[in-house]
Amino acid sequence: MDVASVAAVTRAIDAVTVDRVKERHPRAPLHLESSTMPSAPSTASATESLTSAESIRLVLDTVEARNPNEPEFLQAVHEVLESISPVLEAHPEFVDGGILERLVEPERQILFRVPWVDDAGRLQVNRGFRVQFSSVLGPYKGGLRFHPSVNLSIIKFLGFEQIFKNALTGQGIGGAKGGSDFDPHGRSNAEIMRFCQSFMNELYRHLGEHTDVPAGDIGVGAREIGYLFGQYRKVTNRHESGMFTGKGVQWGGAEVRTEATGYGAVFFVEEMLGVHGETLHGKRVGISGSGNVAIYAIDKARQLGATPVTASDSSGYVVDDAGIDVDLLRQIKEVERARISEYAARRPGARYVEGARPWEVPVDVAIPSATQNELDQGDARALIANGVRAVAEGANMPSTPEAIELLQSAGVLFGPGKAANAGGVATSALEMSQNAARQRWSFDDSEAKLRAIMADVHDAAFQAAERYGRPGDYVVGANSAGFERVAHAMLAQGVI
Ligand code: NDP
Ligand code: 2IT
Repeated sequence: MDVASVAAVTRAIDAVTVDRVKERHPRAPLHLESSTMPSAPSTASATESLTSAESIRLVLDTVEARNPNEPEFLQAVHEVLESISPVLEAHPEFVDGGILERLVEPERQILFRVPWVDDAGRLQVNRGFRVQFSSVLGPYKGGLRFHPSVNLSIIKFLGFEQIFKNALTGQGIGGAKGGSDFDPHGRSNAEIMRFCQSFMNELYRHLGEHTDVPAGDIGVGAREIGYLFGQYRKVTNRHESGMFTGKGVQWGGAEVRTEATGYGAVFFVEEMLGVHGETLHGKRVGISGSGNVAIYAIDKARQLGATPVTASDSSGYVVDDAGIDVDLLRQIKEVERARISEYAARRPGARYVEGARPWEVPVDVAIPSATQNELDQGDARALIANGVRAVAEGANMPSTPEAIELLQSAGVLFGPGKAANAGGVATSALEMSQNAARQRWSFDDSEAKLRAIMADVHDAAFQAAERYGRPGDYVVGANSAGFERVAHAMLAQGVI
């Protein structure tokens, strides 16, 4: 499909009004009768004439009607669906097979009470979530997030994204996400352990190496994974290594899993720059966050001869023109669990800016690695004005849709999270392989595998973008390549 046809399809999506679809398919939005699935022949005649644009509009309407209070989930669904119309044009069988209608509805959603007792003896109650979105390519796979902002919308957006990200890795893993509105900040080790144990007292029954394999995300790192795995082992009486990834390397964890998301994001930047004969060497890199992803993105950027100049947390950011000192950052964040302001207090030449985001600092490459919607239109304008060359999403959905549009129209290379941060979950799949085979691979070997996987992820997205008439558009490329793999498998496996 050429560029003109793609543009025409995209315009057509906007042009198809809700009224027109409702007029032709009066009951469709809430009953999902839009597709000619084999088991529903009675609905086929009403829908045979649906174009891909109409089909997408119809599904979006239904998703909006069904999930009115889930802005992050709707944002994620819009981004994917609005970029895959060329795939549906090329594969009408995906429309007929009701792939979209099925994909936007999780296979299973688990919500549960997490009661625990704090150090002062007070009873606390949090809410636990696990949204098992798709197991068509493998066991459900995706992290757990502990953060006070966690709600169903956030877990569903993350789970939805995870389906396509995991498909892009080519590793045979399904998509899921979970977590809790529990806030680990300021909690003692004993409180963290009691919370994790209570959380796992319910979640264990939904997990298993062939069923659902969680890992870390915001607020869930090595410490939490240890307590969660320990409780799973206790209540199931099984040392089932493959039921969790991100484990300690001494007890079943994989080399490089800790570093994988940050390292992978930097490898992805190298791939994008490589297409244009450039490298990271000598470039200034702006990174947000100061957790797992940010720390190891900073680490790898330095190793490749770039100068990472920023890091942040939810209170503010630091800028260090000499390059962020990774050892100091790790000491402050991983060991002391202190605030990022502490970095500037201890590092001569570094500056702390309270209550702001790092995107105002001039950089050649930006890797947002904190949280969703942390880089908006204004931030994109500032980055563009300062001559940014590439933006790669270390976090999940850190850029708003308006920011992405601005960056892409300014010719900035833009690597969406589904591709750029896929190194974490891909290395989780390597951990599962090692657990299944009772093997342990070396650090260097594992890092070489990660690098090769990131090159493959880049190429899959790059080639899909070309194939569907949007060369250089990694959003279209990543969504299309991931979606194609999932859709083919869903068709092959019947109406499930
Ligand atoms: P961590 O908990 O290790 O670090 C999170 C960092 O982001 C902290 O510096 C935190 O600061 C900051 N942050 C969190 N919430 C906010 C907020 N609302 N506003 C500003 N800053 C915030 O998490 P990870 O590094 O693991 O995850 C970071 C991102 O990367 C997330 O989007 C996650 O989904 C994504 N990701 C993670 C992967 C992994 O393997 N860990 C894999 C792929 C993606 P503070 O301490 O102040 O909250
Ligand atoms: O968003 C993500 O890809 C992760 N948090 C990692 C998931 C995993 O299972 O390793």
